[in-house]
Amino acid sequence: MMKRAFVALGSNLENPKAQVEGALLALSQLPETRLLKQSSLYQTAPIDCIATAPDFINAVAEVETTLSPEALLDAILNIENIAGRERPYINAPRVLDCDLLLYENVTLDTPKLTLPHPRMHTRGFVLLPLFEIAPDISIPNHGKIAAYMTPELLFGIKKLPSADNYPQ
Ligand code: PH2
Ligand code: MG
Ligand code: MG
Repeated sequence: MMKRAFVALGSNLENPKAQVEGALLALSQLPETRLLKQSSLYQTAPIDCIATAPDFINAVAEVETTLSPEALLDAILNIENIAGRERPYINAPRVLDCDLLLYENVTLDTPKLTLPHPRMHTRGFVLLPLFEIAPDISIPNHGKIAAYMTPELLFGIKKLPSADNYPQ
C-alpha cells in the first residue's frame, strides 16, 4: 500500500539552491517511492543557529512510498550523507538536511524517529512550503496547518522568484 509522506529539505552551505534541487532529484529516484509534489524554493533566515550562519534555502516535498517510516528516514539520511553532511555541532551550517515531517497520520516517538516532526509546527521555513503544496493538511496532535501560519513565524522567509524555481 502506498503511503503519503512529507519531507523537509534545507541547506545553507555550498550552493544551497543546487543542494536542495539535487535532493529533490534524489527523492524522485528512491526505490518504492514517487515524488508527488515539490514546493517552491524559499530563502529563509536561520533560526536557532549561530549568529554568522548564512541564510538557508528550504523546500518541502510530498512523496508516496511503500517504505516504512524508518526505511524512508534511512533513505533520506542517506541522501544527506551522499551530499556530504557533517554534524560538527547542533544546528551547524549544513550542505543538506532532510527531515521526515509527516508519514500518513502516524504518531511515533522512538530514539530514532519522532512523528510528526516535533518542531515542524513552530518553524515558518517548514510551514510555508508545506502549506504551499498541502494547504488542507492536519498535523497529528496539532490540527490544521492554517492555524499555525502566523505572521511572526513567516517573518524572514522569501519565496525565490519563479525563474529560480523548477517548473512545477
Ligand atoms: N534548520 C535547522 C535550524 N534552523 N533555519 C532555517 N532557516 N532553515 C532550516 O532548515 C533550519 C534552520 C535545524 O535543522
Ligand atoms: Mg532540520
Ligand atoms: Mg535533520
